[in-house]
Amino acid sequence: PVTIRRQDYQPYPFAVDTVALAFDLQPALTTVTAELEVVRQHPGDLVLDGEDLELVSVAVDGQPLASHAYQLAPTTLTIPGLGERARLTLVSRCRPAENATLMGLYVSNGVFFTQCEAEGFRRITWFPDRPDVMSRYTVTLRAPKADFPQLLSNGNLIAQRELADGRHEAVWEDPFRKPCYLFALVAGKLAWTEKRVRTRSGRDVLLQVYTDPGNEGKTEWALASLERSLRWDETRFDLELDLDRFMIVAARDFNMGAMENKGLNIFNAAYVLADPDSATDANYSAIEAVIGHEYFHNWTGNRVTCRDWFQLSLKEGLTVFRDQEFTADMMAAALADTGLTGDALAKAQASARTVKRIDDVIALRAAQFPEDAGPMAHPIRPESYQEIGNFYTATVYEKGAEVIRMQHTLLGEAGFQRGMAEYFRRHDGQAVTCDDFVDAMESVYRAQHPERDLTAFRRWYRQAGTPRVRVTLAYDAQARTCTVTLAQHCAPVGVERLAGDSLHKAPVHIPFKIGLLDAQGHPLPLRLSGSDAAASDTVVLELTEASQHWVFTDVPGHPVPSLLRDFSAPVIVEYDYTDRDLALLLAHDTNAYARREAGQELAARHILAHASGATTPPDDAQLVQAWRAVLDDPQVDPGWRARALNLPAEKVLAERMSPIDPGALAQARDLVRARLGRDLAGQWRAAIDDNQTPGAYSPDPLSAGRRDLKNLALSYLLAGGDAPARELAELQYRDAGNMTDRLAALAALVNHAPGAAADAALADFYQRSRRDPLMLDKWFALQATARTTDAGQVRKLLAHSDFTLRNPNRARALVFQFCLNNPRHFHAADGAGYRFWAEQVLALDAFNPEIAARLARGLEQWTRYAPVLRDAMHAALERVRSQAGLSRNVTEIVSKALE
Ligand code: BAL
Ligand code: ZN
Repeated sequence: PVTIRRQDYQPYPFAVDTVALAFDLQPALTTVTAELEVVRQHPGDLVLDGEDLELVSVAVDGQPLASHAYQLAPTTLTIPGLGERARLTLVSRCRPAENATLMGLYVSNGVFFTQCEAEGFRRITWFPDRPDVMSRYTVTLRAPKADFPQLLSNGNLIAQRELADGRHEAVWEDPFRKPCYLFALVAGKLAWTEKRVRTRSGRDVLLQVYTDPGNEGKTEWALASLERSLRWDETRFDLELDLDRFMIVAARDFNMGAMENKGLNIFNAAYVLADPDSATDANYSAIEAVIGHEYFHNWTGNRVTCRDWFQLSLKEGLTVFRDQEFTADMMAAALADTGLTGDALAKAQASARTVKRIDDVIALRAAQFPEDAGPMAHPIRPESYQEIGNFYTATVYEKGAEVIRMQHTLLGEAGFQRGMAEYFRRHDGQAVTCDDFVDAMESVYRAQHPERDLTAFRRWYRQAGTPRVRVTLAYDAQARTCTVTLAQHCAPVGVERLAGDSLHKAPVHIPFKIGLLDAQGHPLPLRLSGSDAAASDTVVLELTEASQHWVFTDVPGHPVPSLLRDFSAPVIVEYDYTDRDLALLLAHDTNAYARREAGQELAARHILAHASGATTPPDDAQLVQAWRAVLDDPQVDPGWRARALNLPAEKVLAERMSPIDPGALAQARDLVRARLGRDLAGQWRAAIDDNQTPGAYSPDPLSAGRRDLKNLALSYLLAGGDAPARELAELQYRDAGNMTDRLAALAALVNHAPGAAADAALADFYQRSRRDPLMLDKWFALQATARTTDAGQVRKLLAHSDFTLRNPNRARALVFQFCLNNPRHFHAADGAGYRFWAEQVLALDAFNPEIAARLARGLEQWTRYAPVLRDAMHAALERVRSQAGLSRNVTEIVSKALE
């Protein structure tokens, strides 16, 4: 495979001013006529990309080209000798019904869809398929009207008419220049809901959400989320919708979550359709977030796009940051409608924001930290790739968002917004780089701090790996000062390890939020020596060197530090806390993020000590006591409490174990959970009684937080072997008024009380789900991750009549969930899980390499496991690598893992 390097970027020799596309849509064979107006910018031939296309004809300025006048290679079409300007007409054919890659033009459920990012447009027509070629598009769609009554594309509908033979035609024009990865069309039988709204400047716009007929009743939340997204971008970022019409279409078969095509977002149905009986609180929240994310791309991604795919985080990191902030603001806003007022409302809103932050950090640590330490480690702006589809990663997205968040922390909200305005002033309508973004932010930062710059900050874009920050405190009782030293280090990761000692990683700029508590847990007012700022509870230390220290004055006694408050940087903190320190922080820290973090650290220590088989096991009574204190604290809200009392995920714990022993870890976690379940049974029961949510379902954070806590309590009770709780779970399953409660009760039964009642509930759930693919996905996923499901049982489910590997959501629900989220059984000592993995990677790779490569990543940490598992994983990886005809996608993943 060819490695593509960031340093090799060359501009394209031609601009493509206009693109006129005409589609004669037939599922079996679609004809595409593309007319391109090209204008020379630099010397060079015109080289177009194409994949799985049949070329029918080529003409230049209306004159057909003989085949010797161009060069047709498997994935390129070269037209040499063009002058300053030319009009190219390319006719080609593709086969949408056969296209199981779900890239380019394909048919799902009888509907035509497209997916072009990153390099799918080349499967539709010959084209310079790269984001820095931006053009104005006119699209003509023709199809039989009875089967394809709706014909949609980007921008505005400018004409439609009936054709002969029952066919019809629609013409769409997108007024904005765009790269081809933002092209979209949808054609088929669709139902929709819509709303007309007025933008801030007074323009009337039409918002629409399309789905398969019969499901339009499940689009209400999506449509409302779209309107909220539009309003939020106006008020928080001063950005207005630039089109007359904004459409979202739900697709049943979709590789990603959703796609931000200009004016015509195409979504995985899982991020559109919801009602209380079929969608959980988490689904509601994810729908709002993804709708926001794609809508926000209209400015951060579409109006200003990426120069090349190495810059992917320019749009993705920034847009994830924006959707995270949107969710936090929407959670706070929703609380205002729950009847809370005054201080109680303000407190609940602050807590909801923390809960959102906690959830984002949990996700980052579970997915991105391991990635950043493994063979696929890459900077948020990668230096090279073989297949760009493999770089839609947690690093580019979630760590990218953390890097934006740190700029927000350094500049403050007002400064960050000034930086955004400057970014748009400089680059609206352009394809730019991550450096261009930081330049705009730096112009504000330097105005705020003339003596500083973002030189060290920019290294976040160049360096992979999670930095570690070692914290030391020196207290001087006589001087009443506390000196805090921060020292950073980042080990070589991924391919860097091959460079060995020659690798030099320079320090990055880390905004490190810190507070100090006294021995009773009271917050200490912080005064920094040499600063005239007023004392405050929290300060942000800006670490830019390998090691720096700060002196706090008027400190009355040896303090307990509250570190990396709000997770102010994507780093690992090293500090020698005692268990008592942690218990104190968990009971008292005023920063709700750091407060929870202390409890998680305490629990992790207990679980890891059990898992290591230490001769003197830890005394869990101390952990029980700490958990009891949180359960008894009347001040904290249920959503936070649920997150504070949940145990760290196995994936997060595994990061701290060497070698990783998933079986021992699972057992240790079970042991601790059962103990907490038993010893705190009375408190868990009270939590269930106190957190019922009667009445109509609402996904607001207060109600969702109550359900989180109640359902966590139920699982603790069952894990502790509480017999009455089993009955409670059965009743909750039967009487639940919403999917969150029903699914939680089912999961508690299946995982902690397997037997006839659990089986009956599973069978009942299946019957309820038969006509709803998203519910069936839940049914498969719950079993795939169950404590009792091994590879043999997954194979049985694979043979179920409702299972198909061709539908990515179904494949993810069963195969991915088992391989990635059931470590206990996936890592069975007999290697059955790994053999299953290899078979499924190869089966998927035969028709959908992008999805196959995602599953292929499931074994990339293989070197970190105990020898028996490691050898079995190695064999499975070799089995995949040796397969003839393996895709470029999977080849890159397994060869990097085996390097
Ligand atoms: N651009 C791919 C899907 C997303 O990140 O929105
Ligand atoms: Zn995105």
